[in-house]
Amino acid sequence: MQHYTLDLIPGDGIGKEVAPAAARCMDAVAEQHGFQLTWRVRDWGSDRYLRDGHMMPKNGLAELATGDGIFLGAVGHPDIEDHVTLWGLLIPIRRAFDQYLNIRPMRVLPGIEPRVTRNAEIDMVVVRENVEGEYSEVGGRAYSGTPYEMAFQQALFTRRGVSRVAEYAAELAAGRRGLVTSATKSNGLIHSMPFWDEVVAEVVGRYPVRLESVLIDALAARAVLAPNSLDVVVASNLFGDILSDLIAATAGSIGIAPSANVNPDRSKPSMFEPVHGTAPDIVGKNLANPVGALWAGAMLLEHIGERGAAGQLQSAYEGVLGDGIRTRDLGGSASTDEFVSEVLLRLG
Ligand code: GGG
Repeated sequence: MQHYTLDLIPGDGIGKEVAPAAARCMDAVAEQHGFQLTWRVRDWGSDRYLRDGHMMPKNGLAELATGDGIFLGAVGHPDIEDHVTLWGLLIPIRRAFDQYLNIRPMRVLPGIEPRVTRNAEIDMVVVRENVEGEYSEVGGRAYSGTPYEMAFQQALFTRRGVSRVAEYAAELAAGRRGLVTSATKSNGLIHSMPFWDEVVAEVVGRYPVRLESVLIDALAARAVLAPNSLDVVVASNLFGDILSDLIAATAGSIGIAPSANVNPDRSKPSMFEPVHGTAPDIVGKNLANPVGALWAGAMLLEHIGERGAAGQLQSAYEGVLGDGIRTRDLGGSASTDEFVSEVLLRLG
């Protein structure tokens, strides 16, 4: 029997509710398809930080390196500064394993009415650069406690970094509707974004696809008002993060959005997570939407080569939605557990 070792990091907040629930559904579909998932459950996250000052153990990355994939819930805690939690767990994993692609698909799922444009046919993918750009450790603070206090943060864009996401976006678009929309801000950011535009144009120009470069402010408005005009969006780390949340909300709820942090050469594990955060306002209330985690789980299964199982899992949660069973963020009344039970029922 084929066997995969996966690391499950529920993390914080509603991550602890949706990630284990999605893992149960993945187990059920694995059984149907004759393979086995062995989960190494990691109690890494903010509770650990509050106990011993670290989000994960010192050898945490080395432990993850031996697995076939990572499944993450959410990261963040109301009593800890967000940069401490994110840079203590999520971002080191992305960087250590060179997960330079952050793939965030969005579609209108069955039974869900898009928020702004009625009947909008949203079917697009945000390809976000995931290890450089605006998320940079280069910077600092000085003169604290004085009127001259300052902070600076240096964005970092490399030809290699921009080229490889642009290549992936162009290849993806070539197999879809053939449009790459590049998110830029080259009117305001005088060095980094003109460079981004140049490299993206050079790379995408080698593929049989159309390229348009759109200022991020105009693109944000278009994502809300005409989301069906977008196919593949390629974006820097920060722009891609913001835009993908916006598009998910437009398609119904940020709770349905998945995120795949991928190392395409597979020399190191990739990581899959729902886009949403920890949602402290609904923690422990059985209200969290598990669809983002389930969709991320399906992407993980596809990544490890279990395409049939990924499809069946996807059909199961889409079937539940199609039958009108929805959590509160989508206007329904189902609890997390009720939704997951319905998915499990459909997985036999
Ligand atoms: N699902 C993981 C999570 O907690 N995401 C929240 C977040 O703020 N992520 C930042 C990022 O993707 O860069």
